Order: sequence, then C-alpha cells, then structure tokens
Amino acid sequence: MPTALEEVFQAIIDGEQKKVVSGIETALNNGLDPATILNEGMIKPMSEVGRRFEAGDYFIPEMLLSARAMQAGLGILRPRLVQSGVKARGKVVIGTARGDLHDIGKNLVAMMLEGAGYEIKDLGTDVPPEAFVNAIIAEKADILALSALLTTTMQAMQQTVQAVQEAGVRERMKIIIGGAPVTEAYARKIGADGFSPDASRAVVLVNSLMGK
Ligand code: B1M
Repeated sequence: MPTALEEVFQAIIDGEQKKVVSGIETALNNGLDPATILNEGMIKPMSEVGRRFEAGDYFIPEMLLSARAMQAGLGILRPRLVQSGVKARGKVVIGTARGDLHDIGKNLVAMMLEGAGYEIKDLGTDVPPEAFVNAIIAEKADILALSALLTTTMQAMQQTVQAVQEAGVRERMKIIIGGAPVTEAYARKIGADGFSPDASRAVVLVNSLMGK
C-alpha cells in the first residue's frame, strides 16, 4: 500500500486535486513535516511532469492539471509553512516577468518570505517592467523579487532592472531573481543583487541583503 507521501506524489503527476488534498491531510495527520511533503511529495513530481512534457508524453492540458493540483495542495500547506503574527522585517514586491505565466515557484518564494516575516506585495504573472516600478514606488519596497521559468522571458528581468534604474529608485532597494533557467552569472550580468535556486534559499538571501 502506498504511503500518504507516495499518494501525493502520484496525484500531482496525475493532476488529481482531491487526492492531493486528502493525501496531504493524511500525511500531516501522520506527523509528517510540511517541508518534506512539499519537497518530496510536490516539487519532485513537478520535475517528472516537466520531463514527460519534454519527452512528448504530456501536453499542456496535463501540465495544467498537475499545476492546479499543486496549487490546491499548497493551499493546505500554506498555513503550516507561514507563521503568523510576526512583525514585518521588510517589504517585498514579487512577480513573474513579462510574458511568463508560471507562478508556482514564485508563489512558493512569496510564501516562504511571508513565513520569514516579510510583507509581500504579489503582482502575479506576466508583469511588465513599469508595473514593477510603480509598485516599488507605491509600496516603498525594500526588495524586488523576480521569477522567470522560460528562457525567452529571462530578458524581461533585465528590462525590469533597467526600468528600476531609469526610475531612479535602484539605490534604495535590492533586486533578487530566480527560476529554473536563471543562474548566478545571469543575475550578475543584468545587475541584480542576488540569485536563489529555490524558495528556502531565497529567504537566506533576502535576510543577508537586508543585513539580518
Ligand atoms: Co511550462 N514550461 N510552459 N507550463 N512548465 C516549463 C518551465 C518547461 C521547462 C517544460 C519543459 O519543456 N520541460 C518549458 C520551458 C523551456 C524553456 O524555456 N527552456 C515550459 C514551456 C515550454 C511552456 C510553454 C511555452 C508551453 C507551450 O505553450 N508550448 C508555456 C508558456 C506559457 C507562458 O508562460 N507564457 C507553458 C505553460 C505552462 C502551464 C501554464 C501549462 C504550467 C504553469 C502553470 C502555473 O505555473 N500556474 C506549466 C508548468 C506546470 C511547467 C512545469 C512542468 C513545472 C513548473 C513548476 O511549477 N515547477 C515546467 C517544467 C519544470 O520546471 N520541470 C515547465 C515547480 C516549481 C516549484 O518549480 O517554478 O522552478 P520552479 O520554482 C523553483 C525554483 O525555480 C525557484 O524556487 C522554486 C522551488 O523552491 N524559484 C525562485 C522560482 N522563482 C524564483 C524566484 C526567486 C528565487 C527562486 O527569487 C525571486
């Protein structure tokens, strides 16, 4: 009989929202750590979904079903991953770069930063550079966090950094970037302050940039 974690893993691959939710509830009731459920039961099968897509075994509808199942599962895990009542340590404006609709990784980063005590202004997906600039100014943000999952949308990160410079607000805040195709070298190239390969290290990075 599969364990609850294996059930969650399989249900993400099959795009079965209800099974993801019930599997997570069982795993939590069995005392499993939320971070293990997230990393082993949810993030790993999404890589398998990507592999199947690349191999031509999965198409957009299957990818979407898996993404929706993942989002449903994150809804259950969210309260467990995010502490409440923590005084804000700084303000983060976050979004996915222009042209890019992938938001699961970005949502995870937002969730982990919120859990670490940061106030989050999430602009969503396909965010144009000028919308980032407007939000930074309106929110008096300390950090701009940009996510991109497509090699074709990475250049919108560079355009966003340039727009922030041109708006004259670059010096008063820090910019971090991340997402599967993004690298430390790319962060340096476009003038960002840092890169993180995953959501938990994004918290470590932001803490260090904020001098905490
Ligand atoms: Co698409 N997709 N997708 N997709 N998709 C990828 C990214 C792809 C690698 C699949 C593949 O070919 N193997 C490929 C990109 C290839 C490339 O550019 N090199 C791809 C493609 C091609 C496309 C379309 C172009 C397909 C098409 O239409 N022909 C299309 C583009 C749409 C668009 O954006 N304009 C498309 C569409 C979609 C769906 C809508 C169906 C769906 C997204 C739904 C959603 O997000 N709401 C989807 C999905 C689900 C995927 C895969 C399978 C999974 C992505 C994911 O959520 N992973 C993906 C394959 C893969 O990644 N293996 C794929 C789980 C998530 C937790 O990981 O987002 O990497 P990730 O986030 C990580 C880190 O990257 C990091 O932290 C997270 C983990 O802790 N991170 C940050 C992310 N952002 C960060 C920001 C930070 C710091 C860390 O600081 C600010």
